[in-house]
Amino acid sequence: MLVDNIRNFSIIAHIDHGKSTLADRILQITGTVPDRDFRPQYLDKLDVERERGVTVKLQAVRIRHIRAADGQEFALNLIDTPGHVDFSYEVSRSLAACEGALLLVDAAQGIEAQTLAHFYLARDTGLVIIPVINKIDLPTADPDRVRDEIELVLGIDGSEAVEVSAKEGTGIKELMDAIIDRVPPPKVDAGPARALVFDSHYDTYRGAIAYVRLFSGSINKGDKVRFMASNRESEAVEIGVFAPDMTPLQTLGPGEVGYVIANIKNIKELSVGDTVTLASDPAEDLLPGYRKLKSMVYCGFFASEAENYEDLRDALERLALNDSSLEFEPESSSVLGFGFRCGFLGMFHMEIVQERLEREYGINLVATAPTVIYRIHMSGDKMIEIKNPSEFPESLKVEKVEEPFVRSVVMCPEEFIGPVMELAKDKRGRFVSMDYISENRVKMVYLMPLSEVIFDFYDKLKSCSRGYASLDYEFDSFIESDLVRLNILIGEKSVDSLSMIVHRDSAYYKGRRIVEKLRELIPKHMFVIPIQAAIGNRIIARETINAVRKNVTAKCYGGDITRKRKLLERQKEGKKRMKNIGNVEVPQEAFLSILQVEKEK
Ligand SMILES: Nc1nc2c(ncn2[C@@H]2O[C@H](COP(=O)(O)OP(=O)(O)O)[C@@H](O)[C@H]2O)c(=O)[nH]1
Ligand SMILES: [Mg+2]
Repeated sequence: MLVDNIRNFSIIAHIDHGKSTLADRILQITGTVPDRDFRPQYLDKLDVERERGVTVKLQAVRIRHIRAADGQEFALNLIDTPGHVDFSYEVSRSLAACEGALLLVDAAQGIEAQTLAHFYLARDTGLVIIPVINKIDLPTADPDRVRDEIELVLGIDGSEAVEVSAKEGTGIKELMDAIIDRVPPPKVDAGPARALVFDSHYDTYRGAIAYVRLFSGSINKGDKVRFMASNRESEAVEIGVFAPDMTPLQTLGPGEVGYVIANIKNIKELSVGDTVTLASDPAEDLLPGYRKLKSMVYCGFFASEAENYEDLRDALERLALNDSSLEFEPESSSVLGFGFRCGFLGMFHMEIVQERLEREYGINLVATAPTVIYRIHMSGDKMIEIKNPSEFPESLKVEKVEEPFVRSVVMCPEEFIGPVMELAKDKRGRFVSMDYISENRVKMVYLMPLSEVIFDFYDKLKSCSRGYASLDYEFDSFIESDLVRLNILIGEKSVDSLSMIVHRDSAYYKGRRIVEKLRELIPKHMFVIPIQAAIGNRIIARETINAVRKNVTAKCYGGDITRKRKLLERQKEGKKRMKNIGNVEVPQEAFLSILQVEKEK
């Protein structure tokens, strides 16, 4: 394909503004997916995406388009992206492979927090941005107001916006023309072949597959390619494009988006952000890759059965190839054994990773409560960063503790200013600014402790604004806070996987609630079990589980031995999911009790 007839663009928007639906319409109108194969949200391929109706992965697809006006043929490479703040890394990687972006705005809702965040990303990447006002079929649609917001908030001429209904297909033809007219063809650099690896996935039979965007030169089937960062060379046994499924080709030319399969069985040899070149005529420098994002939230993942530790490691390695923002390193706990401390971009990301491990890799997991990174300053200028509360040093040498604060942006109709301010104050937020983005909608900015934002700030925000407020946040800085380590003791034994770092003001309340929760969750034993919460050596809350003599077969009077056996079997099954702390058996749910308590206040 001639470079002049290629267009590479992403669809970006706030969550639920209709990206995947618009991609559907474009796939249908261009006949990329025949009607008999079509299913809504076509590009959402993962089980978790289809079930939840939300995109968490970028998805590239190549579209053949004939321009109606003159019958010219174009190759459009479209990348659908997620809208949720936890998956912004997918968005930024998609944008680096494109020259243009369709910025979708819901005609009834207007500009939301993520619209703005993604707009800045696209603008800073230097892309041409086409504003698209979607859902004009809705009775509550107000495209004129949205046009004004686009001018006021984004500083783009409102008349540039294209009005569509992705659902009904209105305006899609006009949009296709706008894409071809306004998005420039790829700029091709001179010199040897260089392709940016913007994503990848692991296939059991074919190994690691690289998704690439060529910035110069071509790659042919059978060429010996070199992955520059890992310095690995091998034959490109297959190359091709997503159309929408993997479709082999002989050549990928300059400016094109596609995939390369090079028999990579060792996962460590392929990394997202790497540059692919030809071994026979190698490029000198790598393309600028990606800035690795810092994880925001950490938790421990342990296989439910200790013997599945290796499976968990394999699954994490493979998943990380498809989710390059996932971080993990080995960890051990006195109760849960060997596992991994994993880093995520947020709680939703953590939930999705956990679900993908369970569903796509069949791993049964125990996850410990999430935490953020803390900076601990000790006497003598020593500073340590901890991502596990059990590493919090319990000595007098701690001089101060800092926690990460985020700059959070909330957008909502003005009638909710009061409740939002109230909530932000509750979460230790510090007010920064407030501006009107249209006649009756505002944008509020707060500095807030990340640990308060991750748990349930978003849910609470939604409920105090009847669903109208939207949120975006990004790391700002580490700020000193009065934080203490809260220890939980079961049967006098301190449990590392249950300790947490909390603000001193809420330590008493949280300690109290956790011991109450644990008392409900831990079954009675044949002896008394004290459950305590402590700061250092000082006990601040205590509950007791009384002793009982438990015999599950007691109710089986009469002589049916098989029934008795079944009951005993079932009891044994239940025991498998228990973890031993001293001689106390603790159910797995107990490890998540912290999370529930965090969400209460
Ligand atoms: N009425 C109407 N609903 C739409 C339109 N486009 C998308 N939707 C609906 O909006 C919701 C979110 O759409 P989706 O494409 O998943 O949004 P995404 O999160 O941006 O990918 C779905 O329920 C769609 O059916 C439209 O043009 N009109
Ligand atoms: Mg989507």
